[in-house]
Amino acid sequence: MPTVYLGLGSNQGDRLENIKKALRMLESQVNVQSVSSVYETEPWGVKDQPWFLNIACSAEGDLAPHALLDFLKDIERRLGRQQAVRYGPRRIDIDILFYEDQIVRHPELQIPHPQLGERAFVLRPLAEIAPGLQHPETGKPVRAMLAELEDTEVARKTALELE
Ligand code: PH2
Ligand code: MG
Ligand code: MG
Repeated sequence: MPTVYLGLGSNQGDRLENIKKALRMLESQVNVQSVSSVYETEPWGVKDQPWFLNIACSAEGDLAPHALLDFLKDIERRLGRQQAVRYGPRRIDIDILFYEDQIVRHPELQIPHPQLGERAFVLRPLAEIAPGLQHPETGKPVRAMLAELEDTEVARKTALELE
């Protein structure tokens, strides 16, 4: 079964609860394997908004990339996500970071996530669960991408527990 890596984030409402609920909802269609610590992260893109909680997880499942995207969007809707401003606040966001070593370049779905390399809030949690995972286009492992990151945004590990 394909392994996918997902990034989850929330900066509205009960942030930890939103992430916990999303993880539980994921289990209806995929098997969640490893889950990172919870990180508190400075907003990236739009600065003037509350700080996020972010995690990364890996999961196994049979959904093809576009079906997985539809499933994730449905979870976001069920958790009350509104039509979000680009880079703006949201109750829950679930992004596909990697899908095996597949490359998908479609207007609605880009895998690997195109902005991975610029985002401490993605790379820090991801490096915790998959430091050696290689980007299919550059061959670079996640730990090297993190080391090269121009690290301007704060992304710090918290003691918050997911279960
Ligand atoms: N998500 C965004 C925009 N900016 N910043 C942080 N720290 N964490 C996020 O998850 C995030 C963001 C849009 O998806
Ligand atoms: Mg996102
Ligand atoms: Mg998203």
